[in-house]
Amino acid sequence: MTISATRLIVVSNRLPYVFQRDADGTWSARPGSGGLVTALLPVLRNRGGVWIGWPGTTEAAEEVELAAERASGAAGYVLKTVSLNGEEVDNFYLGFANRIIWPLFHDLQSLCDFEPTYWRTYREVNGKYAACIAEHGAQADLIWVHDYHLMNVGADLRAMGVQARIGFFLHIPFPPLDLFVKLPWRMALLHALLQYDVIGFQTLRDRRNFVQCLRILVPEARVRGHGQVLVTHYGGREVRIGAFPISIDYNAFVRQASQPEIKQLAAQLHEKLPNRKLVLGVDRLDYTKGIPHRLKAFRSALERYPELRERMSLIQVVVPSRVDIADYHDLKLEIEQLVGQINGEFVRPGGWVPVWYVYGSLSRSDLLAYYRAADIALITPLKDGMNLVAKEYCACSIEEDCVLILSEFAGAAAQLNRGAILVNPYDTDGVGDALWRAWSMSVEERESRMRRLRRSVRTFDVFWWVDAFLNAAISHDLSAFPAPDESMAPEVAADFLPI
Ligand code: GDG
Repeated sequence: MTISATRLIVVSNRLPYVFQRDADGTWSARPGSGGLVTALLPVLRNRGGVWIGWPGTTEAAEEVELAAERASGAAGYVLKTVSLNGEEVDNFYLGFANRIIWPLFHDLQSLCDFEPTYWRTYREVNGKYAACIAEHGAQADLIWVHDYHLMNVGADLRAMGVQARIGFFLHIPFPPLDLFVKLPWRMALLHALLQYDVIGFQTLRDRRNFVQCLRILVPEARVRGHGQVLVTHYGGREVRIGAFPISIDYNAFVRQASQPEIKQLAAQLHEKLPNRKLVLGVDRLDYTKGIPHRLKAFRSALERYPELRERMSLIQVVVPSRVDIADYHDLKLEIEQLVGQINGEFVRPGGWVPVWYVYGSLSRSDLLAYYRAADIALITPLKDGMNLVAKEYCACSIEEDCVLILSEFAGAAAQLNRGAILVNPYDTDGVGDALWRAWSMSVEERESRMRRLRRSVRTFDVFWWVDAFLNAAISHDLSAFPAPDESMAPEVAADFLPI
């Protein structure tokens, strides 16, 4: 089996298209944006492919399916919909995926609601995805399942007798053993993951956590090897386990951020907020992103370094997300209260406002302009699978004269630790100190750090990621995957954190 000959079936919770009912009542689909679709598009177009997922609406299943069929021609691959009803969305997506796996895998067990109905619906819905794959797939296809919503799909496919190669990539972290064992369905989930031919994680740390869970909970699955891809044998099949840090389409970001209109938008931002350094935070509204901690750190910097007052503003963009979950609503209130307090405490009448808070989704141009304008990016998640915003910021820093402050607990830290200032997001004074350090850093140091960061993101872009995963899924020869420190740049191989 060679990569170029294999048809690819991509499976994700959502299709990479936005479905909407038009004024005349018919449904249409337009492409969404996002790194995953950009990276997979050439692969899907070259070898032909299918993308299976939920269209994002519980309405008019048949009409939506027809809209997906119509969109397939222009997409260059076939779109197939899995339809879900309201109860399934509640229990599978909002329930099991986002009130159990999401908090648990981000080390926030106290936010989990281990409701058994969620698990039952998760299994049923994963079965629906598997049935759709079985209907549209063939033995020679490579099936690539994405993320924590669909961990059971491989097991469902094997139960249906599907023998095709199936890969799985986890976009979020995999938790350490002592957290994973809290999951009431821990054994079922590990056995389900072992039905895939290749399981991909973002970082070596996530992979190590998974291997440790296997060692203790499924000791018969002995893991061997020491390279980028480890191997175990389970149920008579070989299972490969690898670390593949996801990335971005670096060249596309550079190209777009270099456009004159983006440069002009960025200049306008500096005109509106003159004589100061701009610090940027961009996050989905999510408790894992550490936004309240970040605001407190910014306050700490202003309190302890008075020189920064009127010389630095934080632009915090919060993109609405999962607003149907109560915890997210509470988080929004907490953020808004903190912004109000900080602005109330430090604002100068008629002049400087310390925090510019934007709640809403930015257009692509505005996002690029913010990246280009920001002198400092403050990216401090409490835990994050990778964090693509950090990589996008580096790509868009065309002048290379700016600083990335990055949480130790973002997956990206393993790759970007040599150019970024790494911080513990819980240490608000420490993050405040990092802001001072970034603000007062010499231009030589800023440029040399950013050059290093951009080199790494350019080399290990999203196309590298797709190739690395697909090779691991298909290649016969695992010696093509030597230990990370032999085959990759030290930035990628680094697994520097002792935890
Ligand atoms: C999951 C994992 C992992 C953000 N605001 C706007 C906007 N964005 C785009 C960014 C970036 C994406 O959204 C966010 O990606 P992240 O990686 O930061 O975070 P998650 O959404 O949590 O993604 C994460 C990722 O999967 C990939 O594996 O890195 O750890 O949690 O691309 O540019 N785009 C636009 N307007 C906005 O306001 N247009």
